[in-house]
Amino acid sequence: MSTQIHHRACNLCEAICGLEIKVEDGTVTSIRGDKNDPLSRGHICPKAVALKDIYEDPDRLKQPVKKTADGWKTISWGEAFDEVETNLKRIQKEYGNSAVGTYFGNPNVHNYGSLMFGPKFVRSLQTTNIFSATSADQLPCHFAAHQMFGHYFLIPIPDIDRTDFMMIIGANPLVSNGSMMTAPDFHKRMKAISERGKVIVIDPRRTETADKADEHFFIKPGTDALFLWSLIHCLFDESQINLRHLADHVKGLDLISAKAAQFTPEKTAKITGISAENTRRIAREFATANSATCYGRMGISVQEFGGQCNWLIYLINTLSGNLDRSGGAMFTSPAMDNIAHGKKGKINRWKSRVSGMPERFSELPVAVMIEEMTTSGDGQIKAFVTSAGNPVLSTPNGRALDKALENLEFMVSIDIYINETTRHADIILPPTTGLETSHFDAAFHALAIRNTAKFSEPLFAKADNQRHDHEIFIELTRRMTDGEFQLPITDPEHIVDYRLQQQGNGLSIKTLKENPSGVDLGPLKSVLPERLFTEDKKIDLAPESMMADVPRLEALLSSHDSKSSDDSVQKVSDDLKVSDNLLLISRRHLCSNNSWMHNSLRLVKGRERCTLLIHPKDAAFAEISDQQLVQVSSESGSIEIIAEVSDEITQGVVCIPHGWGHDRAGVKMETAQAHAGASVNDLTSENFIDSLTGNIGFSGIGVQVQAIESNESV
Ligand SMILES: Nc1nc2c(c(=O)[nH]1)N[C@H]1C(S)=C(S)[C@@H](COP(=O)(O)OP(=O)(O)OC[C@H]3O[C@@H](n4cnc5c(=O)[nH]c(N)nc54)[C@H](O)[C@@H]3O)O[C@H]1N2
Ligand SMILES: Nc1nc2c(c(=O)[nH]1)N[C@H]1C(S)=C(S)[C@@H](COP(=O)(O)OP(=O)(O)OC[C@H]3O[C@@H](n4cnc5c(=O)[nH]c(N)nc54)[C@H](O)[C@@H]3O)O[C@H]1N2
Ligand code: SF4
Ligand SMILES: [Mo]
Repeated sequence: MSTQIHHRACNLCEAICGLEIKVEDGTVTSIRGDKNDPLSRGHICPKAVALKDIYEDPDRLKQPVKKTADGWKTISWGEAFDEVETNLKRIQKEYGNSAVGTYFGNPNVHNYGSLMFGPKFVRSLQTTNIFSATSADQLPCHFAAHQMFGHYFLIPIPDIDRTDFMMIIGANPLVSNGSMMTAPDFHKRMKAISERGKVIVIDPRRTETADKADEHFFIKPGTDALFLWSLIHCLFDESQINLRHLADHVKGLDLISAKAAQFTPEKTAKITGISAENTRRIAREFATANSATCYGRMGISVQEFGGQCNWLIYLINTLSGNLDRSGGAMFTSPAMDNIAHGKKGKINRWKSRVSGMPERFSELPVAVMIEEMTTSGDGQIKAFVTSAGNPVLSTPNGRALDKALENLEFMVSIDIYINETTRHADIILPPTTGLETSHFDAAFHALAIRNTAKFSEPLFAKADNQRHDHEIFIELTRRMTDGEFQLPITDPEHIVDYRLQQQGNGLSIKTLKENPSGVDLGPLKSVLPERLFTEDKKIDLAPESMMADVPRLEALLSSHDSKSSDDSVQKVSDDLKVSDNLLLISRRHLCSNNSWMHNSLRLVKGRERCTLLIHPKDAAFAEISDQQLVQVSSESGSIEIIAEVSDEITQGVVCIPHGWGHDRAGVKMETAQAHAGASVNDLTSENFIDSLTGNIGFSGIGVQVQAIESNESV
C-alpha cells in the first residue's frame, strides 16, 4: 500500500487553514489540521473534510455540457469554446459590447489563477455590465478604505493576537472564521483576548461568538451607524482623542468633531436599543484599554448604512490611537504585495443604464443586475457569463433573477455543478477544483492577522480532458480578442514566483515548496504613514462622499426625536395573527459555505438548519409554536420554513440562513436537493441598498410571518 501525506491550505473560506491530508492508494483517508502551519496552528473546521467529498462527488462536472432539447449533453472543450465564442461575438455584434454581462462569485477569490486571469477575460469583453458578489458583501469596506487611505484594498485588520479589548459589531467569526480578517481558530484567539482583557459583541442575535464573549448587546438591525457615531461623540466628549504617531498625518478632525456633537448616546439609544449608559461605558473602556480594536463585517456592511458603518469603525480605531498600532487595527505586509503593486481603485467612471447607479472599482452593483436584463432598449443584457457564482441563491430577489436568466439569448457558466443558477446556462465549462489545483493565497494572506506565506501543490493531477479555471479564462480571452491576447507567462505559479522574487524578501516558489506548512513572517507591523495611498499622504478622516451621506442618518435620528423610548419595539397588527413588519437578517452555519457545499452528506445530515429564528413574543402573537411550518412574506415573495422559537434573536427581528433553496427544477445535486431548505433571497429585495456604495442591504428587510394552518406541527 502506498501512503502519502500532503500539506495544503484549505481554499474553502478566508481562514486558509493548513491541512495534513493522508492519501492511501490514491484515496484520501484522513484530513487533519496541520500543527506546523504558522497561522492556523492545527485548527480546522468540519468543512475541510468535505474537500474529499467535492473531489469524489459524482454530481461534479468534469467535461463541458450543452443544454439540448433532450437534456444536457457532454461535448468536447473545442466544441464548447466554439459555441461560447460564436454566441458572445454574435450578440455583441448585434446589440453592442455591453449586451454581454458577467457575474463573478466568491470562489474566484479563493483561486489565484482565477484572480489573475478572470479580470483579463472580463476586460476582453469591453462591457460595462460587470457584476460580482462584492456588492452583496464587502464593497463598503473597500469604499471606506479607498476614501480614507487612498487604496481600496488597504483594509485595517484587527491585531487580535495582541489586543486587550475587541469590539465585534455585525460579525460572527466563531462560525465564519473571520472575513476581511483571516483568523483561523478564532475561538482560541478570542479566549486569549478575554483572558488579557475583554471581548464585546454587538448583534441583533446572541450568536455563537456573542455567547462566548464577555458582553453582548442586542441592537436593532440597520441602526449601527448611529451607535458608532455616539461612540465617537463620547470620545470627543470625554477628551479621549489620541492620534499618537498619526497626529501629523490626518486631516478633517474638526469636521468629525462638529458632526459627532449631535449624536448623543441619549438620542441614539432610543433607536439602537443600546442604553446611553452602556454606550458611554463602552467608549470609555475602548479608549482606556492598553490596546483596543473595533471590527465589523457582514452585519454592518449589508445594510442601508454599510459605507458609513465601515468608515466609522475605521474612525473609532484611528481617533482612539489604535490604528497602525500593536493590538489595534493594523495593515498587513504580504509576501506578494498586490496593494503596493496593484491599482488603487477607481469609482464613478460609468453609470448603470436603467437607474444610473455609479461604477465602483470596475463593477456595477448586483442591485441593478435584474433590471439591466429585463428593461428593453439599447444596452440591455442579452447574454450572461457566470463564473463560480450562484446569484440565484446569493443575490436578492432570486425568483426574479431566475426569470431574467431564463429569458436571455445565451448564457455560459464556468462552474463545477448544475445548480440553481447554472441550470439556466446553455453551456457549462467545468474547471478543476480544490485538491486538483495548486494554491497560493493571493487575497487572504493580505487580510490575515499575521504575515505568513504558503504554497500548495495539487494533490491530484488533473485528467487530460480537464481544464483549470485560469486555462478556461485564457482560452476565452484569446478567442474574444481574435488571438491578439498573448502573455509571456500563463502559469499562475510562475507569476507568483516572479512576484515573490521581485519583492526581494528571500522568498520564491522554491523556498515555499521546501516549507509546505508555510513560512512565518511575523506579527503585523506598523506601516504608516508610508503605506498611505492618498495624494497628500494624509488619512482623510472626513471624506466628502462620507460627509455628504450623513444627512441620511440625521434624518433617521430626527425621525425618532419626538417618539418615546420604546419605539424600537415592533408593533404587530392584532386581528390577523400575523407578526408584521419584522426585520429579517441572515446567519451562517459552520457546516455551510454560502450556497454550494450542501451536496456533501456529512455537512447537511442531522437537524434541519434552514429555520426561521423568531423571538417567543413575536411567535406568541402570531400563535406560532416551535418547529411549526410558517409562511414568511416580503415585497419580493414568500417562502415556507420551519420556525425555531428562541430568545437568541431580539424581539422584532427574524433570522434565516442564506444559501438554501435547492428544490428548483433542473438542479442536479442529489444530496443538496434532498436537504433543499428555502432561499432567504426569495424575500430580499434589489431595491434595498446602501445608496452611498451601492451595496445590497440584506439586513433589515421588512417581513410578515404567519402560521400555516394545514401544517400545525412538523
Ligand atoms: N441573504 C444573504 N445573502 C447573501 C449573504 C448573506 O449573508 N445573506 N452573503 C453574501 C456573501 S458574503 C457572498 S460572498 C455571496 C456568495 O455568493 P456567490 O459567490 O454568488 O455564490 P456561492 O454560493 O459562493 O456559489 C459559488 C459557486 O461557485 C461554484 N464553485 C465552487 N468551487 C468552484 C471552483 O473551484 N471553480 C468554479 N469555477 N466554480 C466553483 C459553486 O458550484 C457555486 O455555483 O452570497 C451573498 N449572499
Ligand atoms: N461556516 C461558514 N463560514 C463562512 C461562510 C459561510 O457561509 N459559512 N461564508 C464566508 C463569507 S463569503 C463571508 S463574507 C464571511 C462572513 O463573515 P461574518 O460577517 O463573520 O459572518 P455573518 O454570519 O454573516 O455575520 C454577520 C453578523 O451580523 C449580524 N447582523 C445582521 N444584521 C445586523 C445589523 O444590522 N447590525 C449588527 N450589528 N449586526 C447584524 C448577524 O446576526 C451575524 O451575526 O464568512 C465566511 N465564512
Ligand atoms: S475554517 Fe475555513 S479554511 Fe479552515 S478548514 Fe474550515 S473551511 Fe477550511
Ligand atoms: Mo462573502
